Amino acid sequence: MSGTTMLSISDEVATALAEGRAVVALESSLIAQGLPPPHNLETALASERAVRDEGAVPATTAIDAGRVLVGAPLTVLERLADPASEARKAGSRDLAPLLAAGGLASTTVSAAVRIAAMAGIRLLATGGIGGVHRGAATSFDVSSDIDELAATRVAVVCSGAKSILDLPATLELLETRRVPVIGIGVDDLPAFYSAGSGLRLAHRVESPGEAAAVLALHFGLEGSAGILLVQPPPADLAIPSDEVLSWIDVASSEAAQRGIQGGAVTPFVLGRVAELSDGRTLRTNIGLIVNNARLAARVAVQLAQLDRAG
Ligand code: PSU
Ligand code: MN
Repeated sequence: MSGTTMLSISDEVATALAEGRAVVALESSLIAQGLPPPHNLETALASERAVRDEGAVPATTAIDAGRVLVGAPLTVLERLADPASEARKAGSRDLAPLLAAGGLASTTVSAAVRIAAMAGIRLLATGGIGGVHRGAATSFDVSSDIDELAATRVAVVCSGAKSILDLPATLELLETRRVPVIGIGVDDLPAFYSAGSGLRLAHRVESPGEAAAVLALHFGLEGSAGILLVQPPPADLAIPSDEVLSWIDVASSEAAQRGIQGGAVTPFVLGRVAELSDGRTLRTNIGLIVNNARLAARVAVQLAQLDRAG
């Protein structure tokens, strides 16, 4: 089976791509594993709406019945959001086995980036990418998001890497894998729930238009692959990092005590941090996901305009 026959691209997305209009891919692990119901479905729909409001077409990615969905219909979003469906979590390495198995699976950033590239979509939005976990020196737990970005030509708009991770190590590894990290109006790597991490970024642009200009050049360079565009959470939702870190310390040691491993780590820690914070981190997570979808759409619109001009 070739890539094109396993892809099931919605009519709306296919038409937009054929006409050179802006499209933004969205991952679906945040629906199936990252956020609890009913916030998960609401956030997915709000992200799609934000993309449309900016004049781009959303393409939520998922795996179902042996097909790769690009522009998943509402019925699939509803099933992903329903814990009773027991959707699997697909990283890049899981795509073929889960397609063969035939069931329902969400896409992490790594899987969604791969799918976006196959479909010809250049922008993807998420909350925060995966990265180097705390204790990775002994556990080797490093998200495949990093290596996928190092290999695949897609721009990911996010609020940095999730602050449950080892952020300095994550930024180092992105540099090693030669993935550019560009701050949109910021010099500091955002820390997901918090505005800043104290880690200085090498590059900064001021607007979606400037970001699109960098993307056009990056994608034009021979041998270049992924790129990260980062912005902090909305200012009214940002949580000071010392507060966040105290919840993360508790949640991370609980995860270790319970022997939680692999793909279960990120959903467990995000869920515990939401409980420990009385829902504050959940509200911030939702707000930043929708905000990042909106920014990705603005950049995609500018990039489509550059393509037409050039
Ligand atoms: N952003 C969020 N919530 C999430 C994720 C991102 O706000 O749940 C997901 C993304 O799909 C990301 C994944 O790829 O978490 C990372 O999981 P892991 O650390 O197991 O690779
Ligand atoms: Mn992992």
